[in-house]
Amino acid sequence: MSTKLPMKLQDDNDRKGGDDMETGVATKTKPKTKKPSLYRVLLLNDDFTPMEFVVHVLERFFSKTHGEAEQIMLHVHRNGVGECGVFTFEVAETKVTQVMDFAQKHQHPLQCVMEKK
Ligand code: TYC
Repeated sequence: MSTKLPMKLQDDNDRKGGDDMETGVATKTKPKTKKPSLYRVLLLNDDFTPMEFVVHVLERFFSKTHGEAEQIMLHVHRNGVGECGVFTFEVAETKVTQVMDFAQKHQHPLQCVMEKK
């Protein structure tokens, strides 16, 4: 208690949290840290892209070890589709573009797509 305000007003002032806060002013903001949506990047099988090219793509653009890349490539070869990684929208979009551009440059029909999780 430090001012000459009547007791009731002073209590109100204290309760609102201090200096010059006689009325209802918002003093707390919501900590809004929304988790970003995630997207799977997928490779699709085809009959023409060489297995070693797909393995190289997985190593180069998705930082897979040679063994991981071989496993993913074989999964796609056998099942038609497989996951290369999960990323935020812009990163996923960049991966898809990089893979599609690289495949086109080497004249392979490899397809890479993204889907929301
Ligand atoms: N099916 C291809 C072949 O037999 C290999 C392949 C695997 C192609 C994965 C694309 O995403 C792919 N040469």
